[in-house]
Amino acid sequence: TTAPVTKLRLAIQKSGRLHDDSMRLLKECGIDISNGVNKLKSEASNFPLEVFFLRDDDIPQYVEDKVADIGFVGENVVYEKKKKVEVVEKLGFGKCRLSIAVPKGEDYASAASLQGKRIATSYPVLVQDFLNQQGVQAEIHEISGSVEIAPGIGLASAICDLVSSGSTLFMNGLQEVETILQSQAVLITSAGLSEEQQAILNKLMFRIQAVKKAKN
Ligand code: PRT
Ligand code: ZN
Repeated sequence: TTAPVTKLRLAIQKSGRLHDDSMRLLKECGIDISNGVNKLKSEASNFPLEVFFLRDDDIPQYVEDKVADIGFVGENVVYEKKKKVEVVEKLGFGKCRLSIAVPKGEDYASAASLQGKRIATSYPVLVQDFLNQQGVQAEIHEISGSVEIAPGIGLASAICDLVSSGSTLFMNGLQEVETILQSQAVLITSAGLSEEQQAILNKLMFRIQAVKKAKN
């Protein structure tokens, strides 16, 4: 019998905004993954890598629990979830910002303008951190989606959500007034990889850095 081959287990988004770029990055790194539709995991044919396809929100937890060794996920998710994972590399895609917005035409001088207001968001932890830093008291109303419609239906007077082009805010009559986080997809890892796994990760990171350099 032969010893089992050490593999690195990578968690990426199953479907959504980060999926295609995550698969593309692996391909550009020369790693072949057969991505069967509806598959939960897949193995690379030419690199010691196993890929798990998951909801992005679950990736930090899986990496903290060492069900996956590494993950590709947005910094916004990493910092909201506050799991024990380490960000080791920025991946250069999935760029966006987490911003506060208020109805267009409304006076907004500084974060103090949010005092006593109700803010709708899917990022309660990051919004609370921001309010604490600013010494502002406001009510956070957590909702899981369609945050931009909250002011229009009288649910909140401000929102905090991800923005990329700004067109969603514009279409909902909102203006961006504060950016609380700049985000992009990153490579996360848990502490305590074996020496063999660390060697595979170093090889992968070397290739990712080469791909990034070639794009600049
Ligand atoms: O199913 P699963 O839970 O895995 O996916 P999801 O629906 O939670 O996430 P998904 O696929 O929408 O986004 C995955 C990640 O992409 C996010 O966590 C961010 O790191 C990154 N990303 C980059 C974005 C955006 N850009 C973005 N624009 N995520 C969401 N948006 C949304 C935003 O919430 C808003 O509704 O797009 C709208 C704003 O876009 P603009 O261009 O109109 O400003
Ligand atoms: Zn999600």
